[in-house]
Amino acid sequence: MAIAVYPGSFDPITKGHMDIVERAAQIFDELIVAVVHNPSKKPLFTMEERVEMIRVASQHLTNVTVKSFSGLLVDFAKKEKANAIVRGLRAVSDFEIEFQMALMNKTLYPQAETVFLTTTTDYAFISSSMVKEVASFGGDVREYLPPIVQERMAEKYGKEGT
Ligand code: COD
Repeated sequence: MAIAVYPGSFDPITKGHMDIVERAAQIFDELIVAVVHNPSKKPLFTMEERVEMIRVASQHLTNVTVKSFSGLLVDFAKKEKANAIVRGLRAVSDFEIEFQMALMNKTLYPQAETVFLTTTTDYAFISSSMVKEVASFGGDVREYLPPIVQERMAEKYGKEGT
């Protein structure tokens, strides 16, 4: 059985991330969206909020589950018996760090292959950080976000901020 982990911060999940989730769910038997707990970062959304938003956004996908993890990604992948790690590539600028991470993860856990899916052109420029910055200054970012995230962003920034 092909089990893949799609790890990330997902603070918050965007339509760019969701596009990767939907396409990966067609390739693998099981896809685990794994939300990282990184104690050195202060996310906009709590772990519980991020997990809930991804669960709601992916509820139409029967082979997708959402979990959180802390520590090394490869330890989580091992625990879940995953044989693939899914990552999205938006631009050449993503490649260098993704390449390093893939090689490091492969060294630490050779049983899992990193699989890169290229972004869909419409979502190539979307990132969680840009969406948060634009929303914080009152810009309209609704078109880049699943409906549940639009709602949660409106709660954070007020109606004008989304
Ligand atoms: N289109 C396509 N893909 C996209 C888009 C988009 N518009 N936006 C983002 N993505 C992709 C990203 O390229 C990435 O592949 C994925 O979606 C998740 O993105 P983020 O930004 O939410 O998550 P990251 O990149 O911050 O996640 C980093 C990890 C959590 C994977 C990493 O920090 C990690 O593995 N941490 C655990 C500790 C560990 O094991 N460290 C050693 C790593 S070698």
